[in-house]
Amino acid sequence: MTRLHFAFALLPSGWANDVQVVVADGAIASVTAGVAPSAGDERHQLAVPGLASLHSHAFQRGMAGLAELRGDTTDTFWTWRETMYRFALTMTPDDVAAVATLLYVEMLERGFTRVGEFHYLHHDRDGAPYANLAEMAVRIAEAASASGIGLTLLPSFYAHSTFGAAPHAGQRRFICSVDQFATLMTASREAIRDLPGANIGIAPHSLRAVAPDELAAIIPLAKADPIQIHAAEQVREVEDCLAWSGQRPVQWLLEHAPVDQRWCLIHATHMTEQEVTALARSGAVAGLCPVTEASLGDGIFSAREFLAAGGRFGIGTDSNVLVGVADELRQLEYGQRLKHRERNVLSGRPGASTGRALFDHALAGGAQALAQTKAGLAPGARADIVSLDTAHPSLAGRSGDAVLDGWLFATGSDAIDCVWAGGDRVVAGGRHRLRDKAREQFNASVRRLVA
Ligand code: NGQ
Ligand code: ZN
Repeated sequence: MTRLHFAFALLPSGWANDVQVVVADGAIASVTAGVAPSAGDERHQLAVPGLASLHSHAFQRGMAGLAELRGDTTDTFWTWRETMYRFALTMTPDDVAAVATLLYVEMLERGFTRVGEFHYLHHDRDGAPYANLAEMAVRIAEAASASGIGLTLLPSFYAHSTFGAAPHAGQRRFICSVDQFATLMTASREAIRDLPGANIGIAPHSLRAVAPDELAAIIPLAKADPIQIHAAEQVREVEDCLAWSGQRPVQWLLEHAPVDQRWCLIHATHMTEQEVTALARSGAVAGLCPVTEASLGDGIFSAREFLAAGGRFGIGTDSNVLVGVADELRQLEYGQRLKHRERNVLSGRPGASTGRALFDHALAGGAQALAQTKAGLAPGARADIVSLDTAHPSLAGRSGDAVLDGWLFATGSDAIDCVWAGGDRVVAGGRHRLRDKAREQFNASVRRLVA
């Protein structure tokens, strides 16, 4: 049992002073506000809950910054994807473990205490299955275990290059038959069985990569677990979907799949007004990945309209080109400012803090999408806690929501002091205890891969 004491903390009921948090078996046992620290309490200044990065492709951290060279043709998402495929083809299970470990260490240092790992790099470099179909998932689980991050493993089903077309050679490591995927799910459940705080869901990759009969066949494999799918990220994807079905991706999913609170649609960038309203009404989470969406030139999500319709969103680091809670939430709001030529677009109501609104949405949406029934600093939730450095110049003299505004809009990631994952203080003074070792192993892998 550990007893933590914070001078200030953001609780589900709002900001509170003098908060004691008792942690037992990785979870929050009790939260008491208005109590002086007692002997034996570990004392800190200011606590907020850790957030989920609800959508990550860990291996892509290995190529961060390596696709910023303009190609001969128009450089787009699709040419980036070719570069990404080439990189994916080079990686061994050891490389994936090294890259994922550093990524998860960085996520923790930057405010994420859970990751939804949308995992589709399944097979060996020649496309042959590993002896354990879930070999790569085992490596992801090892990385989560070493770093301490909470893992929601989302094994991805991938079968086509686009709307019914056969997969191409560059996609050979991703491809499963429905039967093989059922085996992969069983092996993936096994891979996370003993990992504290881990759970599983399924991830039909996209309507491009999964045919309707396949979608219907794999959904039952999720049992009651979360379902995540990429949708409507690129205009060309919407056009191809229209040519294939006469419907747009979000529209098609809402009409043909049982989209509800268990579902998370990743990106949902290109929607009509009707789709925005219908998606909001479905109760599904929109999984926004603002840094990646900017990096890949996807477009700008209809956040203002979606929130006005009561929609829920969470955030994901997706390609992991840059990792941080502040970076994602700031990019989300700034995209809206650039689009609408206004300020504080997503704060929700006059006088409300934008940082607080963004943070609350991302906390609730991330928890919903990754099936965490308890979220935030509350009894029963996993003890995922971030303490901020109140001596940071952008936090000085602030209290309450102004702290969140200072952190999210006016710091890099250096305002984070300590991070507890499942009650374990893995980050202190802004540094994860594995940082040096994880960097060394990551660097060794990446040097070999780019040579
Ligand atoms: C992915 N990433 O699965 O890694 C995708 C690219 C695709 C993003 N969509 C592949 N951001 O969508 O076909
Ligand atoms: Zn993705």
